[in-house]
Amino acid sequence: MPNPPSPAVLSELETMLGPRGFTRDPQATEPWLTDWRRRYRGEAAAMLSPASSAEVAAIVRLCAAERVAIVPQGGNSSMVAGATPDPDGHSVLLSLRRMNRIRSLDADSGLAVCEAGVILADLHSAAAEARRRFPLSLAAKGSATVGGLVATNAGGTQVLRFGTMRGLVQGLEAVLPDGSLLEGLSPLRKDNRGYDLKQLLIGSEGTLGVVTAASLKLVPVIGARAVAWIGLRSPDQGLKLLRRLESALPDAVESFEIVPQSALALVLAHIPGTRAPLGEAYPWNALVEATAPEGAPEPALAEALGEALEGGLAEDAAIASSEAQAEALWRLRESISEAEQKDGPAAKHDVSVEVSAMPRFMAEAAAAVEARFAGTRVNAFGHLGDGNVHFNVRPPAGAGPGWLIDESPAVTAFVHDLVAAAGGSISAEHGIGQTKLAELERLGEPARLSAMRAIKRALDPLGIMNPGKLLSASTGQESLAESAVRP
Ligand code: 2HG
Ligand code: ZN
Repeated sequence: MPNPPSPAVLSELETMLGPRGFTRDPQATEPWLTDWRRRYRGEAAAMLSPASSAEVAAIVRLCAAERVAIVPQGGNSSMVAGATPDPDGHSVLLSLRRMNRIRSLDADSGLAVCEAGVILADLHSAAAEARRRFPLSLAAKGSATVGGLVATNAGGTQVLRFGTMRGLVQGLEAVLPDGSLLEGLSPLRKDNRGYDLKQLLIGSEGTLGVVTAASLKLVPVIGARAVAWIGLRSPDQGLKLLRRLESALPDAVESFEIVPQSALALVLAHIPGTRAPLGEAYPWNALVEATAPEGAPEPALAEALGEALEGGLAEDAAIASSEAQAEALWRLRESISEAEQKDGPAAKHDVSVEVSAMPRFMAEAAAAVEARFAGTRVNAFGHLGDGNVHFNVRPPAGAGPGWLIDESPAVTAFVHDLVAAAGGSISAEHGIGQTKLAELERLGEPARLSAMRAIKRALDPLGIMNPGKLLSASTGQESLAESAVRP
């Protein structure tokens, strides 16, 4: 088990980092000790805010020598409490937010080298100034940082066309659990020197090291975009529509998000200034964005949708006629989490199955959950084109505040069992963090789990990197016990 830092270690860290890089002030640390969903509250012996990769390496070296646990943190927008320390207050919180420099941005080579603390929206703006864009976006773009996006292999609403962070990270710099600096920022197109450590760190949730910088792929700026809100009968109709739009508008469809009437109703009720985009309410809706590069004609989304309506692949559609209208449609989609949170608790699930199987899964799983847990209401929305929806289950109307603690675990186990039976994943994009750790252990294939544990033990034998996230905290300990009995 990691140790709490001694007063001598804390004072060494304080001297090393100076007043801007070290604090124990409860007011300064308070906002960073609770997860975004406000379900986990932790404590930290200190909050460290290094200004450089060298400082991160020095911190990790000292913590490794003293066996002190480190919880790396970016914008603290994890949906699975992946950056919240344990309540025992023994770990140090390692904030990367001060390391927010874009070290370089080269429009010609389409590459931005960003430190871990660069906020996603700032990267979007810097790329736009250079007439490029970073093609990954999500609702938390105003606070999510590059380091967090890398560490969680973030997805969002453009995965359909550009993939997740795994495809966008071209190079990586990270501090490994022994304090050594892995310098891999150069964007090599070909590199066969063995294991792909970059990909190992992407999505490792801070358990194998601290991401300090990343070389990120930029793509050409958009020349024109068309955004539409479409009324649908079912997710099945939605997926058929997506396939039709993809063949009518090759390489143009960037986003295809599915929104049930229940989610739209929550947004209209809780988010000021929003209004329904269609005259009538449909059981399902899709938000579609199609883009064209500069100099190319605008994507013919209106024509394609006209044909789809005639062919029975959509019930109604509204196309944004200005940027402001396009933004208003996106706001409806991106506010779902916030609206759901304002409405009350929900058992949140972030699941994927094979894309073609998702419409059927959504229908059958919703029926099964609502039959098994009387009064619950499934609110499944999101990235249908990626085979990933947020299959959230709201409590029966009038359920007390205890529902989340007392009743929701059974709902979650039920949903995850259905996902496992469908050959899917219980975490498509949010990661495992603390929230899904027990479920990963319950349902993960033994071969996958034991390989992951072996990697963790090999790279972090002391168990100091983000303990209690992704894999149970005992993983490191077991390794010592095991190696002690091995000849
Ligand atoms: C989204 O797609 C996010 O909006 C959040 O991944 C999903 O709140 C959720 O369940
Ligand atoms: Zn999502």
